[in-house]
This record gives sequence, C-alpha cells and structure tokens, in this order.
Amino acid sequence: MNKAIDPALMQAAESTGSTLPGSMNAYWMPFTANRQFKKAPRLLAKSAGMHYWDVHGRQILDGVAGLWCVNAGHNRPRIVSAIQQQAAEMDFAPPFQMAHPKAFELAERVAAIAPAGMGKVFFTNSGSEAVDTALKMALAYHRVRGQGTRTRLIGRDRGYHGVNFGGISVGGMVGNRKTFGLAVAGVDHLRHTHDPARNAYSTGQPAHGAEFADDLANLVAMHDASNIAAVIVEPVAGSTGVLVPPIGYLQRLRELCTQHGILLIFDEVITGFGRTGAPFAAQTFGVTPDLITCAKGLTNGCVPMGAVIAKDEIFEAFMTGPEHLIEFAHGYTYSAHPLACAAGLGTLDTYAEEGLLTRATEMGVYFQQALHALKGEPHVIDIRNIGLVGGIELAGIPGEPTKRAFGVFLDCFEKGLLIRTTGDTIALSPPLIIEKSHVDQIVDTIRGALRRAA
Ligand code: PXG
Ligand code: PLP
Repeated sequence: MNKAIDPALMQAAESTGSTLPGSMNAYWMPFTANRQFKKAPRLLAKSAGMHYWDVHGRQILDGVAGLWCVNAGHNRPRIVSAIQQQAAEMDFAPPFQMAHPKAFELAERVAAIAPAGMGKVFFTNSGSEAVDTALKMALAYHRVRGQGTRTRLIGRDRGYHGVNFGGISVGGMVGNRKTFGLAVAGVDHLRHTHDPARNAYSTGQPAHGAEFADDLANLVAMHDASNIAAVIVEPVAGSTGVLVPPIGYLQRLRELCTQHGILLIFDEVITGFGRTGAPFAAQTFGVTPDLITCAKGLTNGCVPMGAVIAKDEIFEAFMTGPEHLIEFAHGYTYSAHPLACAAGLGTLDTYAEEGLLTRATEMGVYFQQALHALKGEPHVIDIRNIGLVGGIELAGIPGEPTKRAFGVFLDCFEKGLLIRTTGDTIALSPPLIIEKSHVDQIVDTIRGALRRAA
C-alpha cells in the first residue's frame, strides 16, 4: 500500500521549509503501530530548547526530553558545534587496537562524575548494547577469577533493559519477551516493587517494600550463590511506568549482592545524567553498584552512544595473562565513535556550565507539587515522582488496556505537548532546563486532556 501524503500536510511542510516523504511505505517503524501512524502521521521537523515544531510549524512543548534522552534541551550550541567540528576533522577511527584522543577524554569525564571507585568506561552505541555488554562483562569477570560456574542472571519483573537478547531475557516486560522464544537461559526475576495498595500517591521514594529485595535471598537459597553472576535492576524503573524504589530496597539488594559475591548492575539508561537530581541515581540513593549501564543523556541524544561504567577492580581482574592478548573479546565497530565522543564532551560541558546534573533536585520540588495536584482528576489512580521524572497512572478502559492513556497522548499532542505513555501510565521526563512555566503548561494540558478523556 502506497499511501499518498495529504496535500494540506504537504503545503504546511513546504511553508516551514521541511520536506515530506513521497511515500511512507518503506520505513518499518520501531515500537510503533505502523498502520495507525501512517494514516495520521506525527512528523517533527525542528527543535530548540524545550520545544519541537512539527511539519505544520506548530510548536510542541517537550515533556519527555525526546525519548528520555535530551536532558540539556534541544540544539544546544556547544553540542552542535562539537559535532560539526568533529565531522569535518575526522569521520571515523577504528576502535579495535586503535583509538583517538576524545575517546580517552570522554571516558575520564564520565568517570569523574560517576560514583567513587567506578573509574572504567566501555563505550557502546545504545542502551541495549550497554546492557548486553554489562551482562557479558559480569560472566567474563567471574570466569577470569576462576568462578566460571557463576552464570545465572537475575532481572526483575517489569524491568526494561533494551531489546537485544540479553536485555529481553533479564527484562520483565512481557510484550517485549513473549514473541522471541527462549532467549538467554538461566535467568530468574525478582518481583517488581509496585505496591499501590500501600504506596499510592507517594512523593519521592515510597515507604513500603524494602522486603521485595529479599527475593534475591530466596533465589540464592534455590540456586546457590556459586551459580549466580549478576543482578540487574533499573534504580527507578522507567519504561514500565516510573516505579521509584522503596526506601531501603536498593540498600538491601546491595547488601545481599555483597554478601554472596554477586555483581549488582544498575541500568541507568534513563536515570543517568541528572534525571534524579545527581549525575547518577546511584548517588541519589547512596548505593554503589558494580556496573552502571547508561546511554541517552550521555550525548544528550544527539549522536547514538551508550556506555558501561565499571568498578576499577572489575577492570583490574581482567588485566592478567600475557599483555599482547585481548583481555575482553567484545566491542562494536562504532564503540567510541568520534562523532559520539565529540557530542558527549559537548554535552558534559553543557551540563557542567549550567548545573544541570543537580538541577532536578530544586526543580523537582515544584514538579512534584504540580504533578500531585492532578490527584482527583478523572481516571487518575496513582502519581509517582522523583527528581524530574514522573508517572501518572490511569485506570484503563475495561478490556482495552493502553487505549485511555494513548488517547490522552493524542489529545496532548494536539494541544502542543509531547508526553509518553506506557500501558495506562503517562510518563514525564522533561529536559532538565525546564522552567516553572513549562511545568505549569505540562500539568494544565494533561489536566484538560484527562477531563476530556474517554
Ligand atoms: N535500559 C533502560 C533502563 C532503558 O530505559 C534501554 C536500556 C535501551 O536503550 P536503547 O538506547 O537501546 O533504546 C532503555 C531505553 C519508553 C522507552 O517507552 C524507553 C527506552 C527506550 C525507548 C522507549 O519508555 N529506554
Ligand atoms: N555482522 C557482520 C557480518 C560484521 O562484519 C559485523 C562487524 O564487523 C557485525 C555484524 C557487527 O557490527 P557492529 O560492530 O556495528 O555491531
């Protein structure tokens, strides 16, 4: 089917200088209802600061930092010029047995804002690749230390760890797993921590649920610690609808991992780079994992890049054997790509100059008040938040899950606001440069949409 573009759309696009595709046939869109989208496309053409403009020239407030990634806001000058300069200077440098200076510089800069003792940085091109890299690193770490029986991996229900085979195996979002067969074997899951009966409308960390971490003790009892390599969790579960960890939960997981020699991996693809009020959620919650996976905000979403940040001792464990041999047989053609490194350096400069990595602490107070003022609006059954991330859970339409929230998404978009929905939860993660007036606009627009919602 070759769908013609609406002439009015074409005209609007031409008026903003954008070009529209002649056909929407070839592009198989990711995580998108392709047929529905192509009937009524939402096409973005321009961005700056807190805003997008669509192909009609309509301004849209960005309530989700693109897709949880544009933490410094759009089209920031230091990042733009860093990318432009790098593209003109050197396009690509092979990352295996070769390197370029900015790769080392970016690794140092990331290590400098990471939790103390986490001083080694391995670059990937996405969060999904960072996750699979971290899982492989955990397996290889135990093996190089003579504990090769530690092969089991533990994730958590409702976890999102990207879409590669390792990530969907430890992940717990059913829709992302059920289609793809067995994936990686030897995986268990902790229960998720969502407990609305006790914790609905918590501000910040909920009071109840530290004991969910004891699921790990049960799995150790079942499998024996000598067979378990790592536990991976999102400090704040994002994709599944913003689940903030109960007070004491991450501490308890850390204690159990330490006690049993199991590596603790925090997947900070969303929480990394200022989302919760510190560079990493590990710092916000005062719990240091062994490995951190990150992506998104690392380059402000401008050039694809991810990373695994490792404790020094993990790297050191690999540095045995003959020096001419490769210590970790893993890497991507585009690991530490020069454009991504340049974007990363420009991003970290912008974060530092504008204090963005801690700005969610102060703005989070206003954001929290504004968000929780939606309590009592139609369909709202829970509101959750920490730093500059929030979730508003709606009661689903009986028998038609996701439909009500998606209706709110469409209504908001029509009114000039981009939000994200997952299941029947609205997720908000605005750029960290957000001002109070933007927070008001976000909440007012959502309120209007809720009152109109089916
Ligand atoms: N781990 C976590 C915790 C993530 O949030 C990934 C890994 C994978 O990253 P890449 O770069 O491979 O996409 C993510 C990504 C959503 C949504 O709808 C969330 C993500 C990506 C796309 C959509 O909430 N998170
Ligand atoms: N498939 C083939 C045939 C390849 O040659 C390579 C890399 O050389 C890959 C997959 C992996 O690609 P990447 O390094 O971009 O992940």
